[in-house]
Amino acid sequence: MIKRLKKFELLVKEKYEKGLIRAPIHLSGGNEKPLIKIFKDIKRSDWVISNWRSHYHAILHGIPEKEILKEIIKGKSMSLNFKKYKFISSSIVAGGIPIALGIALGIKRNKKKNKVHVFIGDMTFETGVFHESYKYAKNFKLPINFIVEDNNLSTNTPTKYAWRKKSKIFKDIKYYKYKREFPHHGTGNWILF
Ligand SMILES: Cc1ncc(C[n+]2csc(CCOP(=O)(O)OP(=O)(O)O)c2C)c(N)n1
Ligand SMILES: [Mg+2]
Repeated sequence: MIKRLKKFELLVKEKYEKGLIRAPIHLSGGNEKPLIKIFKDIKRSDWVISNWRSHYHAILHGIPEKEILKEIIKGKSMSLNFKKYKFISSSIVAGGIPIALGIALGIKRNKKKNKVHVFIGDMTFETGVFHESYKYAKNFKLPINFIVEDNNLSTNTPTKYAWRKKSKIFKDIKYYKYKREFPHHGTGNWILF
């Protein structure tokens, strides 16, 4: 699986560098192992809410790579959305969180058994949107899991530097640390940000 994930991103990189993708791309790398483990607890009937860097999340949620690649080539790397596969992403920092909360509320009201899993970066974890949504989800016992992906960076600013000290991760939140293998945006060639 690790090889499959890496191979996919290298294919996207190649297409991007050939000028076949005329929109921003965000590549994943360095977090294969923890993500594969996390997805063992995510069912196909669950909703996955992702962000601007969502290729790995989409593949691991079982969306066919061909369909993902087709969207990326169309320019949708930052906004992959597949309702059929219960997969949503938003490229607005913290934008996916209220959407995830609403879906979880709907699941609870309709007495369904599935869950929502929302992936957030370490800077997104520091936002007010996250904190109020987390409080609401806990107090109303909503079927939602938050997963923090910590690369200690917000684009290229170290999150710890921005806040002097990072917030403590709550015990019921899934969390993993990783060192990114690609820049925030793009492939490392051409423009970098
Ligand atoms: C509302 C909003 N502000 C700023 C941005 C620009 N932006 C995109 S990703 C990002 C950094 C977020 O850092 P983190 O949550 O740690 O995610 P990472 O990319 O490191 O996984 C920023 C500031 C944005 N997309 N949306
Ligand atoms: Mg980060």
